[in-house]
Amino acid sequence: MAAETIFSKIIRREIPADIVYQDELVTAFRDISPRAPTHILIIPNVEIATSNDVLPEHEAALGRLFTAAAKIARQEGIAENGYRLIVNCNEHGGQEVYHIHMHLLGGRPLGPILA
Ligand code: DGP
Repeated sequence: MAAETIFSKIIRREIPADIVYQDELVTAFRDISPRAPTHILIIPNVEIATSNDVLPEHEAALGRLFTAAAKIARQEGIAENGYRLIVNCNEHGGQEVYHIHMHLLGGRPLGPILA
């Protein structure tokens, strides 16, 4: 199991976060330093450090990240215009928190990702 990060405390509601969705597999909350009008992090409730640590037993939780993302995008009113989903891995990927997470970004044109 991965080492615990601040995200586990958010899942257990031990520290404040603006949680927009939670079920038995995933939790979604607004990013503390948003880079778009909608910037939400969607994380599995199980601790997985990076995408390198994904196992077959995680497939249900990680699949749920996508169904939660679609639901939240509709809730946020950004589904039709579109949005971006990002998962960073390790140093070169720009990962800061070692509990795997999906960024849901939208609410403005985001431009090309590979400029
Ligand atoms: P990444 O670079 O992919 O590891 O993104 C980590 C994101 O997590 C970053 O955009 C800021 C956000 N973040 C870090 N700590 C907290 C926190 O305590 N609360 C919330 N809501 N977001 C956090």
